[in-house]
Amino acid sequence: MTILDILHYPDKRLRTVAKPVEKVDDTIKKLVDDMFETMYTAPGIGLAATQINVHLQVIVIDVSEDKTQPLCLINPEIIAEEGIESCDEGCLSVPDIYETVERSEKVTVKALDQNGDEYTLQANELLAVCIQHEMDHLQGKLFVDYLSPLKFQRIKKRLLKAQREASQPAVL
Ligand code: GNR
Ligand code: NI
Repeated sequence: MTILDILHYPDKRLRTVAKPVEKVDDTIKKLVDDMFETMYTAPGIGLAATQINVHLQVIVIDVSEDKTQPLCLINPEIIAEEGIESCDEGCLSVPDIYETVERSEKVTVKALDQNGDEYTLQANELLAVCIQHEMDHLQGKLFVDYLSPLKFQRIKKRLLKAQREASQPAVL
């Protein structure tokens, strides 16, 4: 397995709209395995293929405490949603930024698993938030897009500062 590099905001490639997977073949299965390894290593509770610069509709998720409930969603579609909920979100592509975002409270999603078999999943709480966060990535959308202009300005300053410091390390 391979740990893949995660793209960081403001990389334009994060804005790419992902295409559906035509066939869940060995290449896709290898991609899913690598995405799980990358997600668990990061560590994160979810990862969308967009974040590793593969523009296919593939998501991996594990919101369990002990990291024993891997979920793979290929070509996901939300078929029902209900309620509104606020949750503090972070993103591996926007390091060290945590902000409150409103999402649907419950979602029902239809997807293919790693074997290409279709399944339907009802999700609430953190899993529902994570599914919506990852599906946004596949549309080229990031959680910071939902923030008020004022909050976004503040974050942008912090991100640009972090970027400058990363490319110009302080002399020790
Ligand atoms: O690791 C992650 N944590 C998280 C916390 C709250 C809401 C969403 C997330 S997803 C994030 C991993 C990530 O960036 N996936 O795209
Ligand atoms: Ni993310």
